[in-house]
Amino acid sequence: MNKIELIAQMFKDKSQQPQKEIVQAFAPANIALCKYWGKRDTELNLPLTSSLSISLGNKGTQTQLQIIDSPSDEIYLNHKKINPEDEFAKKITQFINLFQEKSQFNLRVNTVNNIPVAAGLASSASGFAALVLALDQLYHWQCSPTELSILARLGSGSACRSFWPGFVEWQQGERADGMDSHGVHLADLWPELRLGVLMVSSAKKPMSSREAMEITKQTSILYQAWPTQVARDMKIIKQAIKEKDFIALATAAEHNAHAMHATMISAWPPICYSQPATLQAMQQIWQLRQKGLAIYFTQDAGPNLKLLFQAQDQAAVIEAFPELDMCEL
Ligand code: 2P0
Repeated sequence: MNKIELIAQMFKDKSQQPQKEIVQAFAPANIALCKYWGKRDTELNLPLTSSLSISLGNKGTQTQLQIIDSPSDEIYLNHKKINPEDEFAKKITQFINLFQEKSQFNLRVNTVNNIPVAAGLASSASGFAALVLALDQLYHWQCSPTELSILARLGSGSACRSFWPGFVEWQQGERADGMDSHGVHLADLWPELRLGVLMVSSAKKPMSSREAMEITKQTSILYQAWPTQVARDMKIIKQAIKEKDFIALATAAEHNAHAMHATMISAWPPICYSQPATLQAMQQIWQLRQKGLAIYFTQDAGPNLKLLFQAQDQAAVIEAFPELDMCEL
């Protein structure tokens, strides 16, 4: 048994015969304010640092599992059947196979995203979280969100942060088996905080985060400073959440994103997710900030920006960016 199968076995041991033919679950996408970038274990998706995110209330993935009388599993994305050889289909099939006894039954998996896939909007996070929640229902594991967070992490690291609303810290953990590396819900509420997605492009990204973070770790000398950056930003962001200090939170989040992208551009081959329109939007945000508007942003492994601001400034921000897609937090 490999390391993933060993963890999966713990869940499989609890499995009961499915009583329902169809189950479904929803999980929100999450946007990291302090990013996950680089692994200490690539098999178990164990991170080199902790990270911290905010969940996007109603934006995410709805996954349905249906027991079918068919010789193989069937994977659908947004109601369209996916070729079993497709990377997306293979990733899901491999994951569900961890819990299926051979020839027991097959599943139709229908993943419906209300966010663009692979556009740096963390759809793999909500996808694996929703899949794990649906598996929990199918097999009656009755697991806690923490246990499900550990399991979802095996599919995609950032998925471990998609089991709670609001702020979630992914604690990096120390154990070799990763059982202490999972999301932890921060109870603080911040009703005045706003996040909007500024779509620059919904095209599929040129390189997966998985590959990009590994190349960065292997080849960027700047990456050596990344854990120090994260330690500082995590401390500031956690304190800012407690004190509802928007400027401290947003400054640290934007700084953290720039530092992550700096490690990528200094990798070899260089990795750059920004497009000309991304830089144009950044310049516009910085100009608005100079004029006194408290608007900041974060950027993931894609060209789009996520704008951070407060309720009191929403009208001014929408005036500057009428196409902004507001997210419920
Ligand atoms: C994050 N990202 O913290 C960071 C910032 C992208 C940039 O987590 O290899 O798809 O499946 O563990 O979770 C995207 O990485 O990578 C990600 P794997 P994942 O949100």
